Amino acid sequence: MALREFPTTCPLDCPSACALIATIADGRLLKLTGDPSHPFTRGVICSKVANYHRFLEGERLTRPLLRSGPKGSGHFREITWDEALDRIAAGLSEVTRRHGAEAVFPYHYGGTMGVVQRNAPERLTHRAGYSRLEKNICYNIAEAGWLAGVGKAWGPNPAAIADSDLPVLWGINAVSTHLQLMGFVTEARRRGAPLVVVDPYRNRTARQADLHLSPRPGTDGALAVALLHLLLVEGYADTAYLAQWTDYSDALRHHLESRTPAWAALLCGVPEADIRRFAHLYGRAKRPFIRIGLGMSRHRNGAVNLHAVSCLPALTGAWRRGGGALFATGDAFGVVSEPVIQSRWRQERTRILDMSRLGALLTDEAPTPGIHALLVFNANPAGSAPDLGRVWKGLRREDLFTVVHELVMSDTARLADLVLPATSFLEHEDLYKSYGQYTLQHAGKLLEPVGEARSNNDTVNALARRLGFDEPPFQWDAGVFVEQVLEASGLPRRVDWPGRWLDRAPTEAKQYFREGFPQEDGRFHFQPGWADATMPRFPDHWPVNARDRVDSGRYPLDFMTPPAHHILNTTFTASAWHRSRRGRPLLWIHPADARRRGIGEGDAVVVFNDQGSVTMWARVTEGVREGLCVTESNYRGDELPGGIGINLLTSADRVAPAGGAAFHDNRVEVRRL
Ligand SMILES: Nc1nc2c(c(=O)[nH]1)N[C@H]1C(S)=C(S)[C@@H](COP(=O)(O)OP(=O)(O)OC[C@H]3O[C@@H](n4cnc5c(=O)[nH]c(N)nc54)[C@H](O)[C@@H]3O)O[C@H]1N2
Ligand SMILES: Nc1nc2c(c(=O)[nH]1)N[C@H]1C(S)=C(S)[C@@H](COP(=O)(O)OP(=O)(O)OC[C@H]3O[C@@H](n4cnc5c(=O)[nH]c(N)nc54)[C@H](O)[C@@H]3O)O[C@H]1N2
Ligand code: SF4
Ligand SMILES: [Mo]
Repeated sequence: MALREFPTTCPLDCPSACALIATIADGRLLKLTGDPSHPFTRGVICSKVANYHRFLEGERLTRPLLRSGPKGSGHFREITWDEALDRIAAGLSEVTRRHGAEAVFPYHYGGTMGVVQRNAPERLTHRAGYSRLEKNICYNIAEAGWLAGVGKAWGPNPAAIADSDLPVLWGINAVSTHLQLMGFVTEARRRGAPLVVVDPYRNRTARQADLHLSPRPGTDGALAVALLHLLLVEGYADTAYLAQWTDYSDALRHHLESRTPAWAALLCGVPEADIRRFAHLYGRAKRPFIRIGLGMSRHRNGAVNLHAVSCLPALTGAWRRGGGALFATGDAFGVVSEPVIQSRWRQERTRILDMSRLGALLTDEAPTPGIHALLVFNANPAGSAPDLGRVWKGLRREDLFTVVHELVMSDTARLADLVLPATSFLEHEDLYKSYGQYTLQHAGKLLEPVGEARSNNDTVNALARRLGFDEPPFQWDAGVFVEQVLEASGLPRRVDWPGRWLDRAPTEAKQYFREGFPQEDGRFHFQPGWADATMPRFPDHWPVNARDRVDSGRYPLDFMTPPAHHILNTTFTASAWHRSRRGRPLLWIHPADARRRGIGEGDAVVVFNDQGSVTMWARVTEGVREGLCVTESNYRGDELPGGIGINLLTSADRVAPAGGAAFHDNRVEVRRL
């Protein structure tokens, strides 16, 4: 048996986008390891992906499947690709004829993050005039918060956190969601820098902290403005920096005067002494580096909170001393996906549907025309979307024609009329950006497709041709698109790359905004100028969360659903090994809350709110504060006694200023089963 090693890239929706080495023998993946020569991966990968071969060798889909029982029954029969494409083309044409092209809704997200495969469905959307997708399930609340102040999604190279004298991880569970960053954080700590973690619960990252602040979920705005207040009154503000590079004003100073640590302590539940301690650490540090995660954004006031946190380095001028903050790196890549997407075919009048509100759109808030066909690629909304009760109700509609392209029998695939088998990242070529580091990577096809699996790109093209669209992009394979994207982006052709990645890091001056911020006036904006006039004028606490709207007598507990260590979104819920690592669904609950409800460790409990109820098992722990419950999600429906995932309990309320899902902003009650 000849073992061979090949370079590749992790395709998962993870900020690390690790450079991998695949060991392959006889056309089979034996293992994946981290590439030691990559500057961010440095040979380290997570256990999820180190065990990816167990996922690949699990229950992969290999043939197109046609439903042969009631929706959701799991009964399918195998058909040929030819028959599948004929049936899909006929179904879509019929819906288009009867209801118009907008009645077809292509829904896709981040199953694979490659530029070519991920975005392929969009060119079919645009060519056919199907409803467009508002891609807001993950990133855009946080993005709105960051752009309001800084202007573009980039910042210091994440590796620079190793040189920080105060690394701060704020709303990011890096041990589970961005492991490689922790290597750099550990270097800083070895040099004596204390690690500060700001997270409502004691996750794996908080357990490593020297100072862990655990605000109530959705109160980072209060905490951040109290820090701004203290930094100002104690003389840590950099007045020259403020005058030159920010919109700092007397009105802001006046606003901050009333935002005292005592005021914040009441709102966020962090003791005043800890707020002061953090302010002093921050004010004295030369190069404090805040890595801002997505967690704090998944609240109705998430954009406001994230913006408030981003104000800290602007007030002290930490940027110019080699500190600052990093939220994401994506805007630095300059990758132009136009060849893949073909937005030139887009009709501006075509409606855009909010992916986070899929359940409502399929049921009681149906647009006109209603959605009569759903084409799902690269996503599993029956597990990952909020308000799952309505999503499932919608997917069970007899008059909805659902096609799902998948690697595995996901919850969404099980509810489909037709299921198509997809290739894994090892079976197709692609180009990978990252949202947490700065290398652009290319990965070739290393394995033959399993069974009759086809890539997103090839599936979109085959379907488009069957529908009668014969433009050249519907003939191109992934290799052609890679070269087209590189050319459109003004980047060297693949053969001219120095290695298998390109360093896309901005210059140091740009990383630290030394020549100004990427805003029209070149300044950091303390005053966010939100498009939504109900939002606060300055960084502040904005009380619009579930806690502020729901009857606290009925639903007294906050409920968050952050990522699990061994599962990525819902991806590895299809792998027995990954499922067994995580074990059964646990509800973290504080001892005082448990005692009041007669709940003991390991008891079965029912977690409920107006949207539904979910059965889990109690983990009684001081790892959550009183009044807060947490489950590290996501689960496949059949992992829970009710047969439907955690998102039954999460709300799909549209988040200001521009939509998105508040996955960590819920109220519930819990009782012993
Ligand atoms: N193992 C694993 N890794 C993953 C994923 C996964 O599911 N599992 N998902 C991937 C994806 S798609 C993404 S987008 C990233 C997300 O990764 P992160 O950026 O880490 O974001 P989240 O995981 O949503 O939340 C991070 C932390 O924020 C905390 N948090 C929640 N609400 C608040 C709040 O109000 N304030 C503060 N300060 N903290 C809060 C949560 O408790 C959680 O510990 O991870 C990626 N990596
Ligand atoms: N409760 C709760 N819910 C959440 C979150 C949370 O923190 N809490 N986080 C949210 C976030 S941040 C995100 S990004 C979303 C993610 O939501 P989704 O994008 O729906 O992510 P996954 O659930 O991982 O589903 C991706 C699916 O794509 C499939 N897939 C992988 N590769 C390919 C491919 O090449 N082609 C095709 N056709 N399919 C492929 C995988 O098998 C998987 O089933 O979930 C959100 N849901
Ligand atoms: S840390 Fe993230 S990018 Fe790296 S191997 Fe794991 S999931 Fe993939
Ligand atoms: Mo995400």
